Amino acid sequence: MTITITAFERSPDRGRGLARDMRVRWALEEVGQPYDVRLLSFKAMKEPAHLALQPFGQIPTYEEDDLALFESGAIVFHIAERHAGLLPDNANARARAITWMFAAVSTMEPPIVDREVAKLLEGDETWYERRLPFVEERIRNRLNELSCRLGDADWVDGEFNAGDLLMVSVLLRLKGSGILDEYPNLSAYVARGEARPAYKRAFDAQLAVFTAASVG
Ligand code: GTB
Repeated sequence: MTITITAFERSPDRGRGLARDMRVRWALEEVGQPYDVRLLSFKAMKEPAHLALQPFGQIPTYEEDDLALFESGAIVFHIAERHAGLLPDNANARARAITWMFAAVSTMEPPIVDREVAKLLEGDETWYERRLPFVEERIRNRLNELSCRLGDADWVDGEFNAGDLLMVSVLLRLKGSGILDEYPNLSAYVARGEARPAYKRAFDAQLAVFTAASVG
């Protein structure tokens, strides 16, 4: 059984680990599964071979024998279900961890992505400066709520699990914005995720792709 995922041949984040292949790499490292990576140019991502795997022409994808998956949240869920280490054994705790996985990608991530898209695609528009505070207020509302729930706990629900993996991955997208620094317990939470050996291995692997592309 060989697992192959896809990632950017040349990531626009310059190896900062913000693209969504990072969360899949991290999950695979946490459960100790080796994997191959097929690197794609932006052109190749929109060609039929890749569209057959990912209908929206994006990375990451996941292939394992005759199974092909897309959507980073679904991929992490699949990995967590198949291998020990990312979901609790207790049925209720497992259901709660899965709930946190959904919370990360469907409640926390949208306003954070909205800010990135606004900066990238709307930054030159006349209304951008007026819109940005509203976008950032929506992010702060969510961070406030998450911060209150986390309190001084290490992880969102007991032991580290796939919910934390996705939540930390999503929060990392705010790095450099200064917004996360307003929430010391969330900053510490993200730092705990980054300190995990599996995270570091995944980060180094994606950074090596960028470094090789820069040299080559
Ligand atoms: N919902 C999908 C999932 O979770 O898998 C979203 C996948 C997605 O947005 N993929 C992006 C992509 O392929 C890469 S991760 N984009 C190309 C396209 O749509 O044509 C998003 C991303 C890209 C770049 C940065 N960055 O430079 O900081 C961060 C995040």
